[in-house]
Amino acid sequence: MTAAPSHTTAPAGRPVAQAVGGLPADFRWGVATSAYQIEGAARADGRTPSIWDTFCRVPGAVAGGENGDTACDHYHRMPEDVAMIADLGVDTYRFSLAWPRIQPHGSGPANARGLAFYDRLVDTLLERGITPWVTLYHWDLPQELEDAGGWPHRDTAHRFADYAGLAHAALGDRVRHWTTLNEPWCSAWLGYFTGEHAPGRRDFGAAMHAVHHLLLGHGLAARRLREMAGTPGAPGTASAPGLELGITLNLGHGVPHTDSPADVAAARRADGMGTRLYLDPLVHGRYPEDVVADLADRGVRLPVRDGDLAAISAPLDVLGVNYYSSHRFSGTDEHGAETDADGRPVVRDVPHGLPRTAMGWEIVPEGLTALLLRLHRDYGLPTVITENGAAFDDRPAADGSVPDADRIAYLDQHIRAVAAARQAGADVRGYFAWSLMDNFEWAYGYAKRFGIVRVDYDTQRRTVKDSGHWYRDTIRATRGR
Ligand code: IFM
Repeated sequence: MTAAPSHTTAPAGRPVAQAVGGLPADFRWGVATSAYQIEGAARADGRTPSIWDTFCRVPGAVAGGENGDTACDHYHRMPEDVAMIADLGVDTYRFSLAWPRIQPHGSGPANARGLAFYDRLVDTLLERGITPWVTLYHWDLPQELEDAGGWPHRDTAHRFADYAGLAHAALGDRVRHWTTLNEPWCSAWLGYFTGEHAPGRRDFGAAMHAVHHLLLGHGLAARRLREMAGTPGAPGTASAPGLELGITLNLGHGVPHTDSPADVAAARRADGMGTRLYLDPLVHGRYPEDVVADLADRGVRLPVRDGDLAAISAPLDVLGVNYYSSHRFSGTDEHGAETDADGRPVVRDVPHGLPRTAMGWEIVPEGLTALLLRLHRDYGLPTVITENGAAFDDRPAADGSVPDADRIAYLDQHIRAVAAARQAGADVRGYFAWSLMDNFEWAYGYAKRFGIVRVDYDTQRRTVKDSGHWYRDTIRATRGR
Protein backbone atom coordinates (compact mmCIF):
# COMPACT_ATOMS: atom_id res chain seq x y z
CA MET A 1 0.00 0.00 0.00
CA THR A 2 1.26 3.45 -0.82
CA ALA A 3 0.61 6.50 1.32
CA ALA A 4 0.67 8.80 -1.71
CA PRO A 5 -2.53 10.79 -2.18
CA SER A 6 -4.24 10.67 -5.57
CA HIS A 7 -4.21 14.41 -5.91
CA THR A 8 -2.08 16.80 -7.83
CA THR A 9 -0.70 20.07 -6.53
CA ALA A 10 -2.18 23.25 -7.90
CA PRO A 11 0.16 26.11 -8.88
CA ALA A 12 -0.84 27.94 -5.71
CA GLY A 13 0.41 24.95 -3.75
CA ARG A 14 -2.93 23.62 -2.64
CA PRO A 15 -3.82 19.99 -3.43
CA VAL A 16 -6.52 19.53 -6.04
CA ALA A 17 -9.18 16.91 -5.50
CA GLN A 18 -10.42 14.52 -8.13
CA ALA A 19 -13.87 12.97 -8.34
CA VAL A 20 -14.19 9.54 -6.76
CA GLY A 21 -15.90 7.19 -9.20
CA GLY A 22 -18.67 4.88 -8.07
CA LEU A 23 -20.33 7.21 -5.56
CA PRO A 24 -23.81 8.34 -6.56
CA ALA A 25 -25.02 11.93 -6.66
CA ASP A 26 -27.22 11.31 -3.59
CA PHE A 27 -24.33 9.91 -1.54
CA ARG A 28 -24.44 11.62 1.88
CA TRP A 29 -21.38 13.71 2.80
CA GLY A 30 -20.84 14.98 6.30
CA VAL A 31 -18.59 16.04 9.12
CA ALA A 32 -18.89 14.79 12.68
CA THR A 33 -18.22 15.96 16.24
CA SER A 34 -19.39 15.15 19.76
CA ALA A 35 -20.64 17.36 22.57
CA TYR A 36 -17.94 16.94 25.21
CA GLN A 37 -15.17 17.19 22.64
CA ILE A 38 -16.17 20.61 21.29
CA GLU A 39 -18.85 22.42 23.30
CA GLY A 40 -17.08 23.66 26.43
CA ALA A 41 -19.47 25.72 28.61
CA ALA A 42 -19.31 22.89 31.09
CA ARG A 43 -21.29 24.71 33.75
CA ALA A 44 -23.54 26.84 31.57
CA ASP A 45 -27.32 26.92 31.67
CA GLY A 46 -27.85 24.17 34.19
CA ARG A 47 -25.49 21.53 32.79
CA THR A 48 -24.23 19.19 35.52
CA PRO A 49 -20.97 17.20 35.53
CA SER A 50 -20.72 14.12 33.35
CA ILE A 51 -18.41 11.19 34.02
CA TRP A 52 -15.86 12.91 31.77
CA ASP A 53 -15.84 16.10 33.85
CA THR A 54 -15.12 13.94 36.87
CA PHE A 55 -12.57 11.68 35.16
CA CYS A 56 -10.58 14.66 33.85
CA ARG A 57 -9.97 15.68 37.48
CA VAL A 58 -8.36 12.34 38.32
CA PRO A 59 -4.59 12.90 38.41
CA GLY A 60 -2.93 11.17 35.45
CA ALA A 61 -6.20 10.19 33.75
CA VAL A 62 -5.91 12.67 30.85
CA ALA A 63 -2.69 13.84 29.17
CA GLY A 64 -1.60 17.22 30.47
CA GLY A 65 -4.42 17.21 33.03
CA GLU A 66 -6.67 18.71 30.34
CA ASN A 67 -10.45 18.75 30.30
CA GLY A 68 -13.46 19.79 28.23
CA ASP A 69 -14.39 22.87 30.27
CA THR A 70 -13.76 25.16 27.30
CA ALA A 71 -12.83 22.77 24.47
CA CYS A 72 -13.58 24.57 21.17
CA ASP A 73 -16.09 26.88 22.85
CA HIS A 74 -18.61 25.72 20.27
CA TYR A 75 -21.45 26.45 22.70
CA HIS A 76 -20.76 30.16 22.27
CA ARG A 77 -19.56 30.06 18.66
CA MET A 78 -22.22 27.83 17.15
CA PRO A 79 -23.48 30.18 14.40
CA GLU A 80 -19.95 30.76 13.03
CA ASP A 81 -19.23 27.04 13.24
CA VAL A 82 -22.38 26.21 11.30
CA ALA A 83 -21.39 28.77 8.67
CA MET A 84 -18.02 27.02 8.44
CA ILE A 85 -19.74 23.64 8.03
CA ALA A 86 -21.87 25.08 5.24
CA ASP A 87 -18.77 26.42 3.49
CA LEU A 88 -17.29 22.91 3.50
CA GLY A 89 -20.11 21.89 1.16
CA VAL A 90 -21.32 18.93 3.22
CA ASP A 91 -24.99 18.06 3.36
CA THR A 92 -25.02 16.51 6.86
CA TYR A 93 -23.66 17.43 10.28
CA ARG A 94 -23.40 14.65 12.86
CA PHE A 95 -23.22 15.93 16.44
CA SER A 96 -24.15 14.58 19.85
CA LEU A 97 -26.43 15.90 22.56
CA ALA A 98 -24.99 16.30 26.04
CA TRP A 99 -27.23 14.28 28.33
CA PRO A 100 -26.21 16.39 31.40
CA ARG A 101 -27.34 19.54 29.58
CA ILE A 102 -30.72 18.14 28.63
CA GLN A 103 -31.49 16.13 31.77
CA PRO A 104 -28.99 17.32 34.39
CA HIS A 105 -29.84 14.71 37.00
CA GLY A 106 -30.11 11.77 34.60
CA SER A 107 -33.79 11.47 35.42
CA GLY A 108 -36.72 13.80 35.77
CA PRO A 109 -37.72 16.73 33.58
CA ALA A 110 -35.83 18.31 30.73
CA ASN A 111 -33.73 21.41 31.28
CA ALA A 112 -35.21 23.99 28.92
CA ARG A 113 -32.05 26.12 28.88
CA GLY A 114 -29.91 23.16 27.82
CA LEU A 115 -32.36 22.10 25.16
CA ALA A 116 -32.52 25.64 23.82
CA PHE A 117 -28.93 25.34 22.57
CA TYR A 118 -29.74 22.28 20.46
CA ASP A 119 -32.95 23.90 19.31
CA ARG A 120 -30.94 26.82 17.93
CA LEU A 121 -28.30 24.51 16.47
CA VAL A 122 -30.88 22.46 14.59
CA ASP A 123 -32.62 25.57 13.27
CA THR A 124 -29.34 27.13 12.19
CA LEU A 125 -28.35 23.96 10.35
CA LEU A 126 -31.70 23.72 8.61
CA GLU A 127 -31.54 27.38 7.57
CA ARG A 128 -28.22 26.53 5.89
CA GLY A 129 -29.68 23.46 4.17
CA ILE A 130 -27.66 21.03 6.32
CA THR A 131 -29.28 17.86 7.65
CA PRO A 132 -28.86 17.42 11.42
CA TRP A 133 -27.80 13.88 12.40
CA VAL A 134 -28.13 13.50 16.16
CA THR A 135 -26.23 11.07 18.36
CA LEU A 136 -27.93 10.71 21.73
CA TYR A 137 -24.97 9.31 23.67
CA HIS A 138 -21.34 10.00 22.93
CA TRP A 139 -19.94 8.99 26.34
CA ASP A 140 -21.00 11.84 28.65
CA LEU A 141 -23.13 10.00 31.21
CA PRO A 142 -24.48 12.32 33.94
CA GLN A 143 -22.28 11.75 36.97
CA GLU A 144 -25.34 11.16 39.14
CA LEU A 145 -26.15 8.07 37.11
CA GLU A 146 -22.62 6.74 37.49
CA ASP A 147 -22.91 7.32 41.23
CA ALA A 148 -26.05 5.18 41.12
CA GLY A 149 -24.16 2.34 39.41
CA GLY A 150 -23.54 3.53 35.83
CA TRP A 151 -23.97 1.29 32.79
CA PRO A 152 -23.33 -1.95 34.71
CA HIS A 153 -26.59 -1.13 36.50
CA ARG A 154 -29.78 -2.06 34.63
CA ASP A 155 -31.69 1.07 35.58
CA THR A 156 -29.34 3.21 33.45
CA ALA A 157 -30.85 1.64 30.31
CA HIS A 158 -34.30 2.83 31.36
CA ARG A 159 -32.96 6.28 32.22
CA PHE A 160 -31.45 6.44 28.73
CA ALA A 161 -34.80 5.68 27.08
CA ASP A 162 -36.44 8.48 29.09
CA TYR A 163 -33.71 10.91 28.09
CA ALA A 164 -34.13 9.87 24.44
CA GLY A 165 -37.83 10.65 24.78
CA LEU A 166 -37.10 14.15 26.10
CA ALA A 167 -34.68 14.82 23.26
CA HIS A 168 -37.10 13.61 20.62
CA ALA A 169 -39.99 15.58 22.11
CA ALA A 170 -37.93 18.75 21.68
CA LEU A 171 -36.22 18.10 18.35
CA GLY A 172 -38.12 15.29 16.63
CA ASP A 173 -40.24 17.71 14.61
CA ARG A 174 -37.07 18.74 12.73
CA VAL A 175 -34.57 15.93 13.25
CA ARG A 176 -35.12 12.73 11.29
CA HIS A 177 -31.73 11.01 11.76
CA TRP A 178 -31.10 9.59 15.23
CA THR A 179 -28.18 7.49 16.42
CA THR A 180 -28.69 6.02 19.88
CA LEU A 181 -25.14 5.19 21.01
CA ASN A 182 -21.70 6.02 19.75
CA GLU A 183 -19.22 3.13 20.08
CA PRO A 184 -20.66 1.18 23.03
CA TRP A 185 -17.49 -0.96 22.96
CA CYS A 186 -15.53 2.10 24.15
CA SER A 187 -18.07 2.91 26.86
CA ALA A 188 -17.95 -0.63 28.21
CA TRP A 189 -14.40 -1.83 27.53
CA LEU A 190 -12.38 1.36 28.01
CA GLY A 191 -14.72 2.82 30.63
CA TYR A 192 -15.30 -0.17 32.87
CA PHE A 193 -12.56 -2.71 32.07
CA THR A 194 -9.28 -1.02 31.14
CA GLY A 195 -10.13 2.24 32.90
CA GLU A 196 -8.59 4.37 30.12
CA HIS A 197 -11.86 6.25 29.68
CA ALA A 198 -14.40 7.63 32.12
CA PRO A 199 -15.50 6.48 34.60
CA GLY A 200 -12.13 4.70 34.86
CA ARG A 201 -13.30 1.47 36.46
CA ARG A 202 -11.30 -1.78 36.02
CA ASP A 203 -13.71 -4.65 36.42
CA PHE A 204 -14.22 -7.11 33.55
CA GLY A 205 -17.54 -8.41 34.86
CA ALA A 206 -18.89 -4.87 35.27
CA ALA A 207 -17.79 -4.08 31.71
CA MET A 208 -19.73 -7.03 30.31
CA HIS A 209 -22.80 -6.03 32.29
CA ALA A 210 -22.33 -2.55 30.83
CA VAL A 211 -22.34 -4.06 27.31
CA HIS A 212 -25.74 -5.62 27.89
CA HIS A 213 -27.24 -2.52 29.48
CA LEU A 214 -25.90 -0.25 26.76
CA LEU A 215 -27.51 -2.50 24.16
CA LEU A 216 -30.72 -2.66 26.19
CA GLY A 217 -30.66 1.12 26.51
CA HIS A 218 -30.31 1.32 22.73
CA GLY A 219 -33.29 -1.00 22.24
CA LEU A 220 -35.52 0.80 24.74
CA ALA A 221 -34.59 4.19 23.29
CA ALA A 222 -35.22 2.92 19.76
CA ARG A 223 -38.67 1.74 20.80
CA ARG A 224 -39.39 5.09 22.47
CA LEU A 225 -38.30 7.08 19.42
CA ARG A 226 -40.39 4.94 17.08
CA GLU A 227 -43.44 5.35 19.28
CA MET A 228 -42.92 9.09 19.43
CA ALA A 229 -42.36 9.34 15.69
CA GLY A 230 -45.56 7.35 15.20
CA THR A 231 -43.76 4.49 13.51
CA PRO A 232 -43.87 1.46 15.82
CA GLY A 233 -41.62 -0.52 13.47
CA ALA A 234 -43.04 -4.01 13.16
CA PRO A 235 -40.35 -6.72 13.30
CA GLY A 236 -38.36 -6.81 10.11
CA THR A 237 -39.62 -3.50 8.77
CA ALA A 238 -37.80 -0.26 8.38
CA SER A 239 -39.37 2.84 9.83
CA ALA A 240 -41.75 5.20 8.06
CA PRO A 241 -40.47 8.49 6.64
CA GLY A 242 -40.45 10.32 9.98
CA LEU A 243 -37.45 8.56 11.45
CA GLU A 244 -34.14 7.11 10.37
CA LEU A 245 -32.74 5.23 13.32
CA GLY A 246 -29.35 3.67 13.90
CA ILE A 247 -26.51 2.87 16.23
CA THR A 248 -22.82 3.55 15.60
CA LEU A 249 -20.13 0.96 16.30
CA ASN A 250 -16.34 1.23 16.07
CA LEU A 251 -15.29 -1.61 13.82
CA GLY A 252 -12.26 -2.91 11.98
CA HIS A 253 -11.45 -5.88 9.80
CA GLY A 254 -9.61 -8.49 11.88
CA VAL A 255 -7.76 -11.41 10.34
CA PRO A 256 -5.54 -14.17 11.76
CA HIS A 257 -1.82 -13.46 11.46
CA THR A 258 -1.25 -16.98 10.10
CA ASP A 259 -3.56 -19.93 9.52
CA SER A 260 -2.36 -21.67 12.70
CA PRO A 261 -5.23 -22.83 14.95
CA ALA A 262 -4.03 -20.48 17.71
CA ASP A 263 -4.06 -17.43 15.42
CA VAL A 264 -7.44 -18.38 13.95
CA ALA A 265 -8.83 -18.72 17.49
CA ALA A 266 -7.35 -15.35 18.47
CA ALA A 267 -8.99 -13.63 15.49
CA ARG A 268 -12.28 -15.32 16.37
CA ARG A 269 -12.04 -14.07 19.96
CA ALA A 270 -11.22 -10.52 18.88
CA ASP A 271 -14.08 -10.51 16.38
CA GLY A 272 -16.39 -11.96 19.02
CA MET A 273 -15.58 -9.32 21.63
CA GLY A 274 -15.35 -6.37 19.25
CA THR A 275 -17.99 -7.00 16.61
CA ARG A 276 -20.32 -9.98 17.09
CA LEU A 277 -21.01 -9.28 20.77
CA TYR A 278 -22.77 -6.12 19.54
CA LEU A 279 -24.05 -6.89 16.07
CA ASP A 280 -25.41 -10.40 16.70
CA PRO A 281 -27.90 -9.27 19.36
CA LEU A 282 -28.68 -6.05 17.48
CA VAL A 283 -29.42 -7.75 14.19
CA HIS A 284 -30.05 -11.43 14.95
CA GLY A 285 -31.48 -11.11 18.47
CA ARG A 286 -28.98 -13.44 20.15
CA TYR A 287 -25.55 -13.27 21.74
CA PRO A 288 -22.86 -15.32 19.96
CA GLU A 289 -22.52 -18.74 21.62
CA ASP A 290 -18.72 -18.81 21.46
CA VAL A 291 -18.48 -15.43 23.21
CA VAL A 292 -20.99 -16.48 25.85
CA ALA A 293 -18.84 -19.59 26.44
CA ASP A 294 -15.64 -17.50 26.65
CA LEU A 295 -17.34 -15.24 29.19
CA ALA A 296 -18.48 -18.24 31.22
CA ASP A 297 -14.84 -19.38 31.33
CA ARG A 298 -14.10 -16.05 33.02
CA GLY A 299 -17.00 -16.48 35.44
CA VAL A 300 -19.18 -13.85 33.73
CA ARG A 301 -22.82 -14.23 32.70
CA LEU A 302 -24.58 -11.51 30.73
CA PRO A 303 -27.54 -10.20 32.79
CA VAL A 304 -30.16 -10.96 30.13
CA ARG A 305 -33.82 -10.96 31.15
CA ASP A 306 -36.92 -12.05 29.23
CA GLY A 307 -37.74 -9.60 26.48
CA ASP A 308 -34.31 -7.92 26.44
CA LEU A 309 -33.14 -9.44 23.18
CA ALA A 310 -36.41 -8.60 21.46
CA ALA A 311 -35.93 -4.97 22.53
CA ILE A 312 -32.27 -4.92 21.47
CA SER A 313 -33.03 -6.35 18.03
CA ALA A 314 -35.66 -3.76 17.15
CA PRO A 315 -35.30 -3.01 13.42
CA LEU A 316 -32.56 -0.58 12.45
CA ASP A 317 -32.64 1.67 9.42
CA VAL A 318 -28.91 2.21 9.25
CA LEU A 319 -25.72 0.96 10.86
CA GLY A 320 -23.17 3.67 11.61
CA VAL A 321 -19.59 2.51 11.11
CA ASN A 322 -16.64 4.31 12.68
CA TYR A 323 -13.49 3.07 10.98
CA TYR A 324 -9.90 3.99 11.77
CA SER A 325 -7.73 0.88 11.36
CA SER A 326 -7.66 -2.92 11.05
CA HIS A 327 -5.75 -5.62 12.87
CA ARG A 328 -4.06 -9.00 12.51
CA PHE A 329 -4.24 -11.31 15.50
CA SER A 330 -1.92 -13.93 16.86
CA GLY A 331 -2.82 -16.50 19.51
CA THR A 332 0.76 -16.67 20.82
CA ASP A 333 2.89 -14.13 22.62
CA GLU A 334 6.38 -13.12 21.46
CA HIS A 335 7.78 -16.27 23.10
CA GLY A 336 5.27 -18.66 21.56
CA ALA A 337 3.10 -19.11 24.68
CA GLU A 338 -0.64 -19.51 24.03
CA THR A 339 -1.78 -18.35 27.47
CA ASP A 340 -0.94 -15.27 29.49
CA ALA A 341 0.13 -14.97 33.12
CA ASP A 342 -3.50 -15.39 34.23
CA GLY A 343 -3.89 -18.53 32.13
CA ARG A 344 -6.10 -16.79 29.56
CA PRO A 345 -5.76 -17.33 25.79
CA VAL A 346 -3.42 -14.82 24.17
CA VAL A 347 -4.95 -12.36 21.68
CA ARG A 348 -2.04 -10.33 20.33
CA ASP A 349 -2.24 -7.57 17.77
CA VAL A 350 0.52 -8.11 15.18
CA PRO A 351 1.28 -4.92 13.22
CA HIS A 352 1.07 -5.01 9.43
CA GLY A 353 4.20 -2.84 9.22
CA LEU A 354 2.25 -0.02 7.57
CA PRO A 355 2.50 3.76 8.09
CA ARG A 356 0.72 5.03 11.19
CA THR A 357 -1.20 8.12 12.23
CA ALA A 358 -0.21 10.28 15.21
CA MET A 359 -2.40 7.99 17.34
CA GLY A 360 -0.07 5.12 16.39
CA TRP A 361 -2.91 3.50 14.43
CA GLU A 362 -1.87 1.69 11.24
CA ILE A 363 -3.34 3.03 8.02
CA VAL A 364 -5.27 0.16 6.42
CA PRO A 365 -7.83 1.50 3.91
CA GLU A 366 -8.40 -1.88 2.26
CA GLY A 367 -9.60 -3.08 5.68
CA LEU A 368 -12.53 -0.69 5.30
CA THR A 369 -13.56 -2.27 2.00
CA ALA A 370 -13.29 -5.74 3.53
CA LEU A 371 -15.20 -4.67 6.62
CA LEU A 372 -18.08 -3.15 4.63
CA LEU A 373 -18.41 -6.27 2.50
CA ARG A 374 -18.36 -8.49 5.58
CA LEU A 375 -21.04 -6.35 7.29
CA HIS A 376 -23.13 -6.52 4.13
CA ARG A 377 -22.78 -10.31 4.01
CA ASP A 378 -23.34 -11.08 7.71
CA TYR A 379 -25.75 -8.35 8.78
CA GLY A 380 -27.30 -6.92 5.60
CA LEU A 381 -27.95 -3.39 6.88
CA PRO A 382 -27.45 -0.16 4.95
CA THR A 383 -24.36 1.53 6.37
CA VAL A 384 -23.03 5.06 6.72
CA ILE A 385 -19.43 5.78 7.68
CA THR A 386 -20.26 7.97 10.67
CA GLU A 387 -16.55 8.59 11.43
CA ASN A 388 -13.31 8.22 9.54
CA GLY A 389 -10.23 10.38 9.78
CA ALA A 390 -6.79 10.70 11.23
CA ALA A 391 -4.72 12.64 13.74
CA PHE A 392 -1.46 14.05 12.40
CA ASP A 393 0.92 16.62 13.85
CA ASP A 394 0.11 19.25 11.25
CA ARG A 395 1.44 22.76 11.76
CA PRO A 396 0.41 26.10 10.28
CA ALA A 397 2.65 27.40 7.49
CA ALA A 398 4.08 30.93 7.41
CA ASP A 399 1.32 32.02 5.00
CA GLY A 400 -1.34 30.99 7.53
CA SER A 401 -2.47 27.88 5.66
CA VAL A 402 -2.39 24.45 7.29
CA PRO A 403 -0.85 21.94 4.90
CA ASP A 404 -1.81 18.38 5.88
CA ALA A 405 -0.99 16.11 2.96
CA ASP A 406 -0.97 13.05 5.25
CA ARG A 407 -4.60 13.63 6.21
CA ILE A 408 -5.60 14.24 2.59
CA ALA A 409 -3.96 10.95 1.65
CA TYR A 410 -5.76 9.17 4.47
CA LEU A 411 -9.18 10.58 3.55
CA ASP A 412 -8.63 9.96 -0.13
CA GLN A 413 -7.66 6.33 0.37
CA HIS A 414 -10.58 5.64 2.66
CA ILE A 415 -13.19 7.34 0.48
CA ARG A 416 -11.90 5.22 -2.40
CA ALA A 417 -12.16 2.15 -0.16
CA VAL A 418 -15.83 3.02 0.43
CA ALA A 419 -16.40 3.41 -3.30
CA ALA A 420 -14.76 0.03 -3.90
CA ALA A 421 -17.06 -1.60 -1.33
CA ARG A 422 -20.09 -0.06 -3.00
CA GLN A 423 -18.96 -1.30 -6.39
CA ALA A 424 -18.61 -4.79 -4.92
CA GLY A 425 -22.19 -4.65 -3.67
CA ALA A 426 -22.14 -3.13 -0.16
CA ASP A 427 -25.00 -0.71 0.54
CA VAL A 428 -22.94 2.24 1.86
CA ARG A 429 -24.88 5.47 1.79
CA GLY A 430 -22.66 8.14 3.28
CA TYR A 431 -19.31 9.23 4.64
CA PHE A 432 -18.66 11.65 7.52
CA ALA A 433 -15.16 12.95 8.18
CA TRP A 434 -13.93 12.84 11.75
CA SER A 435 -13.64 15.50 12.69
CA LEU A 436 -15.01 18.87 11.67
CA MET A 437 -12.34 20.53 13.81
CA ASP A 438 -9.50 19.71 16.20
CA ASN A 439 -10.97 18.91 19.60
CA PHE A 440 -10.60 17.21 22.98
CA GLU A 441 -9.34 13.73 22.15
CA TRP A 442 -10.40 12.09 25.43
CA ALA A 443 -7.48 10.62 27.41
CA TYR A 444 -5.05 12.26 24.93
CA GLY A 445 -6.33 15.75 25.71
CA TYR A 446 -5.77 18.36 22.98
CA ALA A 447 -2.48 16.94 21.74
CA LYS A 448 -4.04 14.85 18.96
CA ARG A 449 -5.57 16.82 16.14
CA PHE A 450 -8.18 15.07 13.98
CA GLY A 451 -9.80 18.16 12.46
CA ILE A 452 -10.09 19.17 8.83
CA VAL A 453 -10.24 22.62 10.45
CA ARG A 454 -7.47 23.72 12.80
CA VAL A 455 -8.38 25.22 16.16
CA ASP A 456 -5.96 27.57 17.86
CA TYR A 457 -6.92 26.89 21.46
CA ASP A 458 -5.45 30.20 22.69
CA THR A 459 -7.62 32.34 20.44
CA GLN A 460 -10.29 29.84 19.33
CA ARG A 461 -9.49 30.87 15.77
CA ARG A 462 -10.56 28.29 13.18
CA THR A 463 -8.50 27.76 10.00
CA VAL A 464 -9.66 25.39 7.31
CA LYS A 465 -6.76 22.99 6.68
CA ASP A 466 -5.77 21.92 3.18
CA SER A 467 -7.72 18.71 3.88
CA GLY A 468 -10.86 20.76 4.51
CA HIS A 469 -10.47 22.53 1.16
CA TRP A 470 -9.69 19.18 -0.46
CA TYR A 471 -12.76 17.56 1.12
CA ARG A 472 -15.03 20.33 -0.15
CA ASP A 473 -13.55 20.01 -3.66
CA THR A 474 -13.85 16.22 -3.58
CA ILE A 475 -17.51 16.39 -2.63
CA ARG A 476 -18.14 18.91 -5.39
CA ALA A 477 -16.24 16.93 -8.00
CA THR A 478 -17.89 13.68 -7.03
CA ARG A 479 -21.32 15.24 -7.21
CA GLY A 480 -20.37 16.46 -10.68
CA ARG A 481 -20.66 20.17 -9.94
O1 IFM B 1 -12.46 11.21 18.95
C1 IFM B 1 -12.96 9.93 18.86
C2 IFM B 1 -14.47 9.94 18.84
O2 IFM B 1 -14.99 10.57 19.96
C3 IFM B 1 -15.01 8.54 18.81
N1 IFM B 1 -14.41 7.79 17.73
C4 IFM B 1 -12.98 7.81 17.62
C5 IFM B 1 -12.47 9.24 17.60
C6 IFM B 1 -10.95 9.27 17.48
O3 IFM B 1 -10.36 8.61 18.56
